[in-house]
Amino acid sequence: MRTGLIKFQRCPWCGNFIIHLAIKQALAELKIPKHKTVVVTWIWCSGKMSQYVDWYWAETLHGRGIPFATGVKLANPDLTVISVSWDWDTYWIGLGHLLHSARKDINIVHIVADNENYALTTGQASPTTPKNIKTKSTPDWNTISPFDPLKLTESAGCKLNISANDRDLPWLKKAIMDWIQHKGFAHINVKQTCPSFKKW
Ligand SMILES: Cc1ncc(C[n+]2csc(CCOP(=O)(O)OP(=O)(O)O)c2C)c(N)n1
Ligand code: SF4
Ligand SMILES: [Mg+2]
Repeated sequence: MRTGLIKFQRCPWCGNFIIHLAIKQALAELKIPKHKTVVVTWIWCSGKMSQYVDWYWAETLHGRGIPFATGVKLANPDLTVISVSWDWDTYWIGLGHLLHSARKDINIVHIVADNENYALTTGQASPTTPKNIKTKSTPDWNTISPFDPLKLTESAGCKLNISANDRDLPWLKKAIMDWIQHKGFAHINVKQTCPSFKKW
């Protein structure tokens, strides 16, 4: 965590604490120096994650984190570039970027904290909300089928597609270490706990 920072803007028990910790531990274990790491986040409930870490960071526009991260990597291929995003952000507004980066095998790690709703805007249905769920935007049940995120990137040619959840910190950390060492686009979908809005 960045020196001098004493407070996170997150609900208690939010799964983003674990994802944040897993990234931090993975980078520490791989002994990647701070000046060789860039964490890019986009707008979402825990978008400030990039600001909390003690590496180079950028908090970019909604849905545009992948192009930003790609630019950083192209400008300096020596950097470890991690992009952290969320389900609406990646699988809706940023979907084109996701698929083309997978197709082009851009060498970045892309982590999606998938809480299956729009948490920042207080609980609307997202592209990964399961069917037959009540949300603020689907008060009469969600009738639309969700995407399967890994199948999407697989079909675009992504070689490293992984599903994880935020309840297994050691596994998540190990997986992030593997993805960092992978040369090419790595997509991880982390099922993320959101006690405030994900009630299913
Ligand atoms: C370009 C743009 N469109 C829409 C919004 C409004 N908006 C803010 S957060 C959000 C949903 C975020 O959901 P998700 O990406 O799943 O992140 P979460 O808040 O669940 O972590 C939306 C639609 C915005 N800020 N910018
Ligand atoms: S609303 Fe959900 S995703 Fe947002 S900080 Fe709270 S628990 Fe985390
Ligand atoms: Mg979400």
